This record gives sequence, structure tokens and C-alpha cells, in this order.
Amino acid sequence: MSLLVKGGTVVGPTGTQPADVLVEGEKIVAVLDPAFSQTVQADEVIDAAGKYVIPGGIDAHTHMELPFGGTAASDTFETGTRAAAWGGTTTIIDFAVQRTGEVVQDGLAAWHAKADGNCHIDYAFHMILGGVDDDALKAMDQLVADEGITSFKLFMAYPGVFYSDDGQILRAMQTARENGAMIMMHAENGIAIDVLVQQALARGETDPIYHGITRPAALEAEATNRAISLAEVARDCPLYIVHLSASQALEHVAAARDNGRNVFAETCPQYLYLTLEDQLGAPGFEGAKWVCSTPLRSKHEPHAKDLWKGLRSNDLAIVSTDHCPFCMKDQKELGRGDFSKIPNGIGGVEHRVDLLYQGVVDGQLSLERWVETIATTPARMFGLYPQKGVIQPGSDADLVVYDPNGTTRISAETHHMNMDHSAYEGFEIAGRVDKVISRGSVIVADGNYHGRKGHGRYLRRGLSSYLV
Ligand code: DUC
Ligand code: ZN
Ligand code: ZN
Ligand code: ZN
Repeated sequence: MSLLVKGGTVVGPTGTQPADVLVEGEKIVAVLDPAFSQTVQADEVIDAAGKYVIPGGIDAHTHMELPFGGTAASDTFETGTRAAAWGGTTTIIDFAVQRTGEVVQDGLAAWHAKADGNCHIDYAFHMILGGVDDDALKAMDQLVADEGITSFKLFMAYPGVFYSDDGQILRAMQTARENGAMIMMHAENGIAIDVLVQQALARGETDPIYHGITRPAALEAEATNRAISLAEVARDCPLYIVHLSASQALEHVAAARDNGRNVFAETCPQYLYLTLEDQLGAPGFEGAKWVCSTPLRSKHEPHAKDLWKGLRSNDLAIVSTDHCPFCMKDQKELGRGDFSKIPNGIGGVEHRVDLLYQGVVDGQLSLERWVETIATTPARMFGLYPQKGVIQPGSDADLVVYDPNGTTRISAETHHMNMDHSAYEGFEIAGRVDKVISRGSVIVADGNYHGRKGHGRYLRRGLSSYLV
């Protein structure tokens, strides 16, 4: 089966040009100058005139079915990957979880059991380590060697749940330096945050807004800097800061990078577009919709402006969603009367490609940088390149035809995520996903869904292309 995506403008990190993309089976076989493709025959032709053709989005940070705070993230691998596909994302990297005390490989097997046969798009895993001991360190080596898992997330937040202390972090970093893996860090000082949370609750400050107030930027910056220092001691172990939200944390990342260090970071659409004041202005318990960690930051500080700048300068390499959806009903509501019991997370896997395209329209990012931050760099960072993240012969035919003249209106009424609300309700975006192709199959076309559960395959990842 061959497919020709014809007449569009192909966008990649190094440039934008009119080109036709020829697909055979699941692979791209040629990227053709339109002047020379008139004679090319294909079983199916997609007209991409007036549209951009970009590599399928790669969301390197999702949490389908994540157990959290006595409940579980509301998207299954089936519903979440389908919503991702609708929004132009053709690969996710989800976080498998080793619960504290559990054998790492058992945690991984449980994640495969949730995902396998259920995904609409291709998927890979990072591994969350719920504690670092001799067995976990051995498991890191085994996962890198045999399972295609080459990145491990640790938590400086959540004492007693996922938390690792500095000694544990250092040991995991030393192991990663040896085996080539990436350490991903949730950088917030959880010990200090817990004190602030208890003090707030004792004062009767129980509303959702106190979630953000008790997680100040200074404690994100402190943890970020500490993680960077520990990685330096571990002979410059590669370090990737997840969900970076604060200017002060970004400054530490930028300084490390200016020193040539192996330090990388991502941000998420919520920190580019939503603020603490959105949450503050919400009536009653509605602010719970925006409870996530790291938290939304104040619009009276320059965080969002600095994050956009960081995306341009590459101090922020990637935009991922940290898709971690919870419904208000029966889930977020668990924290009525005690903000610390609101499950942390915002769902957005469906909207990342569009929300970042709005950044192009607003003059924040170039077209090329849009593609780089949502697709190409995630592939390179996490060992999926050049199978994913690029339009070139030999790569998987994961393509999005994007209509710059279309519009997208975000609403819980129309989204495909399993959530009873949207953190982005009412947002209007100047651009629209027109068609989505996953490994040569057209799965979204003109507002219709043609994908299927089970189409998505598990991807074994290699080491990061950015390893020094
Ligand atoms: N960190 C994440 O990365 N996702 C959800 C909650 C959290 O703390
Ligand atoms: Zn986190
Ligand atoms: Zn710099
Ligand atoms: Zn996350």
C-alpha cells in the first residue's frame, strides 16, 4: 500500500519547503521536489495544498492510568492514546511506575499489562523509581540493556511516596552515568513543601489555591540547582528536569548549559498559557482543575515570558504535556476541604500540538522550532531518532497534515480525553490538525477517526542522541 502526501509544505527543524512525501507500507520512502513527483503513482493521494506536513508529535511525558492519591488518572491507554491521535501526537512516552518496595521489573510488567494491545499510537516507557537501593540499581542496568528503557524518573518531592533522598539520587545518577541512561527529575523540595502545606492547613487555608501557594518557585529552583550539582558530582550524569515552571529554575538550567553541562529541561503548555490567577479567579472548588505539580505560577512574575524565551534559546528543549487527567467528580473532589488531597495533574495530551502552534502565530516560536520542540527533539532526547521525529526516507510514516487556516476551539464538550472538564476550556487556536498518519495508516481525516485500539506498538528505545 503506497500513499502520497502531495502539495504541502514540509516543516522540519532545519527548514521549510514545498515537498511531496511518499509512503510505502509503514515507512517514508521519499521526500520529493514537487517538480519531479508528477509521474509518481500511489494507491492513495492526500491533498496537502495550503497545509503544513510535519512529523507526528511525540509527547515524552504522559501518565495513563497513574495511581495517585487514592485514585487513578482517568485516561486509560486506550482513551488517552486515541485523544493524543486526535491532536496530532503519534507517539507517547508514558511513565511506568515502581511503587516503593516493589521489584522494578514487576512495576514494568504491570505497565505493559495496562498498555499492550490497547494503544492507538506507538508508545514507549520511562521508569519511575519509587526508591533507590542495590536491587533498583541493578534493575536500571537490566532495563537499559534488555527492555529499551533508557530513562529513569526520580522525585525530590512527595516524601513517603515516591521521594528519593540526595544519597539515593546520587547513586542512581552514578549508575546512569555508567550505563548511559538519562535521569529525569521532579525538582521540588518536598520536605520544605510538606512543612508549608501543614502550616497552611493548620491556619484553615484549605482551598485549591493553597496548593500553588505552598509550592513556591524558590523551592523548585533550589531542587533544580541541587539536582544539577548532584549530577555534576556523578561525573556529569545526563539530567533532564521535567515540568519546569519557574524562571528561577530555568536560570539554573541555563547556567549549567552555558557551562557545557549535560543538563536538559522540558516545560508544558500549562505553564505557557495558564496562571495561578486563573485558579484564584475560579469560584468555589473549581480551582482544583488547575492543581498540578509543579504548580501554575503567577502572571505578575515573568515565568511564562521566560519559558517562551527558554524554548527559543534551547535552554528548554522539549514541550511535553505531563498529561495526568483527573475528573472533578469523585477524583479532584477528594480534596474538598483539604487541597493536599486533590490529585495533582492536568490533562492535555490532545492539545499540545495546537497550543504550541498558537505560539508560532503569536510570534513566540518559528515554525521549525515548533516542530523541533514537539517532535524531533523528543525523539533525539529519548532514543527514538531517526525512526521517529523526522520526515526522511527510512523513518516511520508518522505524519500530521496541519491546516494553518483552520481553527480549534478547546472544550470538554468536544475533546476526546476521558475528563469531565478542560483546563483550557474556551481556548481558540488559529490552526487545526487536518490529517494524522501513524505508521502509514490514516487515523484521523477531516474530523473523522479511523484508528483502532491495538494499532500502537511498544517502542524499545536506544540511548539519548544528546549523550556526551
Ligand atoms: N509529577 C508529574 O510528573 N506528574 C503528575 C504529578 C507529579 O507530581
Ligand atoms: Zn513530576
Ligand atoms: Zn544559554
Ligand atoms: Zn508527570
